[in-house]
Amino acid sequence: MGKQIVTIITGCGGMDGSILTEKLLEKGHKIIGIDKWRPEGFYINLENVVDDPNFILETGDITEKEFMARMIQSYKPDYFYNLAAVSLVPESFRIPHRVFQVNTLAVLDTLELLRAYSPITRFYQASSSEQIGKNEEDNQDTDSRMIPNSPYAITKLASYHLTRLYREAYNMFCVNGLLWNHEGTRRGQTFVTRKISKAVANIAKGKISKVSLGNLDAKRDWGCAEDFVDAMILMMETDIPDDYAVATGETHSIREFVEEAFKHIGMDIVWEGKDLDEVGRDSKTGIIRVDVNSLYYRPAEVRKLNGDSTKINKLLGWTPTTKFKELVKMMVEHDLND
Ligand code: G4F
Repeated sequence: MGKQIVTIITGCGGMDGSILTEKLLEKGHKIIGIDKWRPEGFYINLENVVDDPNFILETGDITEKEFMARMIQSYKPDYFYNLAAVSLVPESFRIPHRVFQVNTLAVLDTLELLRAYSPITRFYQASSSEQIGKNEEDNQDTDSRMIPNSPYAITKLASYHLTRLYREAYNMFCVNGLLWNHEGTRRGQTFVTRKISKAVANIAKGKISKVSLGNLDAKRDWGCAEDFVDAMILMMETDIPDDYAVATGETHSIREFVEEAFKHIGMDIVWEGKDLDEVGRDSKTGIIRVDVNSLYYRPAEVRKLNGDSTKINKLLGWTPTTKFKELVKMMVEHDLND
């Protein structure tokens, strides 16, 4: 029997991190899961793995250099997936300095630690389609002009280039997964898709009467988290390190997501009014089910994202299995049964 593969996953308690943990445990890896210490000691997404003898939870902050040095020096991982981040874009307008520490400086420190103590470790950086920002062309990929439009996107763009540079300058196995929005039943409720699916389910259960949203006209290319995590693994297991765009190629507005989600509880939404005065009513009863609140507007917006995953499809054989309609259905049905 060969040596067991050791993999560090930062942000292991998040949506992507927990899915990746499960998939790699199935492949026989020993997983060192790094996540913030949570006062309540509650890691809901890790319930399936906490008792697995091949899973070790290390609680700490990736911005603490001594902690990260200890992780890298003591585990000398074969693979290192950096999924920890401040990932909520509006948060980055509120605490930009902290977001730079987590999303950029901690990445730089990790790359330096790997270079010093474990240069053969394969490193994955969670890059983001937000980096493309104000470039609204169709079929965006890693070659697209990147015009980041939030502190979050700027931190991610800096880390993207650091990752590329450490690959090119130091010959390290460093890859960027440039991932378009990906969602699922483990998605946090502060992100728009889960906020909508949860609210629609709660409206169906009679717990609330409406959901308040921000910009209904923003467009996103939404895929399914499980598919996108498969893409990460493919990038890390191939021979040549490179950067890949991962997207479904299908773009829809927030408004369309709302309409599709309400269809699953038998409601047709009709829109009236404009901007902050816009509302969505149940076509049968006239009851307002959606309204707009400036609280959820951002100081600067990314209006449209549409990705092209031809490269990863051709080179690594990745293709999305779940697209928009199935994704909405899966999320609403899950929340209805919750
Ligand atoms: O769901 P969101 O918060 O996701 P966003 O900003 O696109 O970022 C997500 O995807 C990125 C990849 O492209 C990741 F890097 C990032 O970490 C994160 O996972 O917002 C999507 C859109 C925005 O245009 C926002 O203005 O939905 C619009 N929106 C409208 N109403 C809302 C709301 N967003 C949120 N979070 N909440 C609302 O009520």
